[in-house]
Amino acid sequence: MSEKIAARAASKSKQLQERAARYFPGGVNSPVRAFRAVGGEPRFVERAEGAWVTDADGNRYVDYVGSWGPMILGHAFGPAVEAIERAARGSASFGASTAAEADLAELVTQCYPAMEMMRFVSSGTEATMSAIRLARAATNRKIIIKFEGCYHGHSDGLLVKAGSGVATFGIPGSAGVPEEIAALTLAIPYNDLGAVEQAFAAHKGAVAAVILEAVVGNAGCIAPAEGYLAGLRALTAREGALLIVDEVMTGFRVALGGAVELYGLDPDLVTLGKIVGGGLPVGVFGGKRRFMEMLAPLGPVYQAGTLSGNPLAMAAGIATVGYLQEHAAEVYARLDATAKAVAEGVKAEAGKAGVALTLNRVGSMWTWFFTGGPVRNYEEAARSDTKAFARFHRAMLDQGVWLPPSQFEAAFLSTAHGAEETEVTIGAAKAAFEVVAAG
Ligand code: KE4
Repeated sequence: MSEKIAARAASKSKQLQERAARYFPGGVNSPVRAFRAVGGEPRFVERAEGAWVTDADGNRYVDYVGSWGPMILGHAFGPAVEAIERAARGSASFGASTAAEADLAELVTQCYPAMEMMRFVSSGTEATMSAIRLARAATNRKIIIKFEGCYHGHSDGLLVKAGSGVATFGIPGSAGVPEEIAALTLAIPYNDLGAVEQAFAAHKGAVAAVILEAVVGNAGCIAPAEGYLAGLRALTAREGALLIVDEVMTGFRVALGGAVELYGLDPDLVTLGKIVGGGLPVGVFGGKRRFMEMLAPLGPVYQAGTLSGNPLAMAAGIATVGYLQEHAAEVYARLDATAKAVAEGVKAEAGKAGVALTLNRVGSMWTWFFTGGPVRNYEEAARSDTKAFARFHRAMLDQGVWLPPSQFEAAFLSTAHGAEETEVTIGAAKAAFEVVAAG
């Protein structure tokens, strides 16, 4: 076994965490950052550049979180930094319309022709919450179908766990979500068209929409089974329910036009986030014009936001999406090649160490599940050995590789990742799997 992996200094992070814990629950502004699923001291980032982040103790790490997806061109991407600086000199926000909003919308609709019309918001949660309100108004129906393992932000109706059967109503997935609201959402297994048929049959004429991550990222990475997405489109069309494709994570990630492009989908509504804002707070919901024109001030569906279309966020989004569009062939080929080398290189090290690992990868998002079996839905993902993942995460972190701090998240890389980062990562994995195998 390689020499024991030395823990990295984390005293400054520890001090910062202790202070943060006085102001924020768990010391964080989003739960996953607390490292509760993997243990150890959550690291505080001081700065980042390209593929690397530097923590408060001066430790450097190859970054596979990338702000949970947005930093696809690497941290501190020059054109985005300059665009944000330039915009900031004209003031950060006006509460009035600017040309930059339609500038970004033109880029979005070029990448997503299905988004004939759209509206900017400030998070993925706002985007999906608003899309669902719109779907309910458009169909005059109330029930929403979502899938176990898919996460669409934290609006009440989407924090719902599966009921006892596919046709039974959901139960609150969080304290504070009233049963009455959870009862309007069905949470059913992903990659199972029979379950969708049953749900529609049990709630004939009552389902407003089906919302899904076309490539799941929030159970770890799970790809749609052959024919699944086409089946969902056919079922929703037959039943008069809207198909909402939540591409907050996959948008501009798995392809320039996201999963909609990759799988040739025909969504009624699409939600975007993360990359579309280049790391600044942007969410988008959009789709067929006849639905979007129901939104205030044109129509009866109210939706609003103080910082929607914020000038700095628009500038970062335009610089990021504009670059992706201009260099798409080169960018997505590079992302795929590097992700293949990293993901498969680490899996090979697991094999050498006798550690059971299932790799699911779609382009430059992937997950190493610590399980021997296939992972095609949340139930199978949940069979993973999360304790082994935690040991792996800590051992990788101590060798300068920062993985998402949960077995049930996807890893991402950027165009700034290359041969050096691949070598560091695979070398770290070799030692880390010895720690995992030792139990
Ligand atoms: P936000 O409200 O966090 O911007 O977006 C919610 C959301 C909606 N839809 C999908 C498919 C998403 O992945 C997300 C947010 N993703 C998580 C990562 N698994 C954000 C990280 C966090 O919660 O801190």
